Amino acid sequence: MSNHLFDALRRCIADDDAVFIETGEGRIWTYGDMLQWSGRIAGAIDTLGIRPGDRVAVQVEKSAEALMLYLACIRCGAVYLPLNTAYTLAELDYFIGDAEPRLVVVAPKAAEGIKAVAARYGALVETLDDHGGGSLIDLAKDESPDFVDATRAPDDLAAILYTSGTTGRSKGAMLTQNNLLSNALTLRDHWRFTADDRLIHALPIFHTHGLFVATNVVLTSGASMFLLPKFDPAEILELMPRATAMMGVPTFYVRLLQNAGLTREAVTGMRLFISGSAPLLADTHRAFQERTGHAILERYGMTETNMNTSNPYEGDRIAGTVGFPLSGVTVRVTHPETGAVLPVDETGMIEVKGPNVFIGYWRMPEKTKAEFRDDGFFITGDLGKIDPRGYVHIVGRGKDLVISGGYNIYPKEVESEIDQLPGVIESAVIGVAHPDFGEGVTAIVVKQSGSALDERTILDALQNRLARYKQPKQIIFVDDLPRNTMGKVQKNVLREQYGNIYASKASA
Ligand code: MLC
Ligand code: AMP
Repeated sequence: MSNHLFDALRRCIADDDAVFIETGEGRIWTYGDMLQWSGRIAGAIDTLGIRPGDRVAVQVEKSAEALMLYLACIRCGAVYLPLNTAYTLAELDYFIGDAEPRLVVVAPKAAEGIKAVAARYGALVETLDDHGGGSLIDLAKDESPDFVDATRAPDDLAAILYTSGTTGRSKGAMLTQNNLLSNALTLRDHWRFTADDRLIHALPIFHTHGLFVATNVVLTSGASMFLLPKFDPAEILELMPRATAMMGVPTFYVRLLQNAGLTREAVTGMRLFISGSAPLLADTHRAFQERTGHAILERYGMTETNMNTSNPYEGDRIAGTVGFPLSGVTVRVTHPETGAVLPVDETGMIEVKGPNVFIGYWRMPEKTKAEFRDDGFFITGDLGKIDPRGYVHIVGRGKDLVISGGYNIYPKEVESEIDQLPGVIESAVIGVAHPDFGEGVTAIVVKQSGSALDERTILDALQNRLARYKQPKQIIFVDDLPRNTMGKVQKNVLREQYGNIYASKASA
């Protein structure tokens, strides 16, 4: 009887009394506490009738208890399905309908709204607040801390993470126990994490970066983390003397650089700064090194693949590159149309293969098939090249995707919402260079002649339909969208035309 992932995490605990989490409020969770509470919550989930393979959808604020819930699902074999706290009820309806979870865990204030949706799909609803309360915790208190973990094989599902992907609606990426474990062990070794590390964790825990990369690397090294509710540069600078490492999206580094408290002295205890989820500008890399003496280590990953490449721990961390393929991961660059493998330095489609790569999209066999080559390589949708030294460079995206502050936005989804509004003929949504978020969601809209439609009316209409980060930072009205001879909207022309609109704004 074994649980592939959780057994391995147990083996990585050297001392039950060692600190696993210190919260922003100073509450301490030891590894022993983690075992007890993840056990109690696993017991509660089991008592509710959730069986291995059932999905548990979770939309809750960041807290230590939320991480216990993730670990509880691994232990009882439920498939963990985290959801962005910014999603509106309209968006949740899709995820719940598609994943058909047996249990939905939400913040108490969201429980009323979600009940009707959950009932429609036969799901139970429990609550978890950001201070360790809620109906799920009440149930857990009555359970034994000594839960007997469900048997789970390496290829059994551990989680489903929805991703905007390249086409159509959001797709659930199915990640196995071994996808998560193999990547965590590889990253731990590559980045030299040990029980002496104290990670600053300011990322959300509903995405790969904060959930798997940060949390699983800490767990597999027996390290500890400062679990902060959100990114706050002043709070992070205050913690740095007690920390050794930080993981963040590029916006974290842009914002830290705006703070005069970021100095060489402030980072003397830190050994590693890691960036990923979106391109880190070479300027940011340079400015950070000049100010602190630290070369940010940039790595590249995806929801579907966990982490693929990383700059070296020892050796040159080169700005504008994402480093070398991780141990056990193969990366190749192919011709986007023919699939032929391209020589060094030629730009094409980045494809990856390895134990980190997911097993497919939830209930979408056709889409899964379309995004894998016959020899098992996954087609990432990112365009790049491998230079003569072996460093991977990401030079663009073959997929129509905007990445804002590390969150992905699928333009089609925003366009569909705008196009439904009275007075709109059509729209094109693009990402435009933004000094704070990297890219800012921008909508170019053609309205019917004589329509009084304005920016405010459109933004108000999107309020309850789309998560805040997907809503355009600016709406521009035009008479026509530029099209090529095939009639396809030329988004590259729009990106060029409006490329400077956020240039003067320090943050928006
Ligand atoms: C918040 N807002 C955003 C936004 N985050 N808008 C666009 N893009 C974002 N990423 C909105 C807010 O709702 C608010 O709207 C306004 O912008 C300003 O808010 P803020 O207070 O400045 O935002 P903040 O809370 O500080 O959040 C910014 C952030 C956060 C960058 C810290 O977005 C963040 O933590 N991002 C990390 C995302 C991440 O973990 N990605 C990993 C995905 S996994 P208003 O109008 O109401 O004021 C992945 C794979 C891999 O990609 O390789 O890792
Ligand atoms: P997601 O679907 O949210 O997992 O986002 C994955 C996408 O983020 C990748 O396909 C890339 O386009 C992008 N990405 C992740 N890390 C990097 C990076 N270091 N540099 C550039 N793009 C990145």
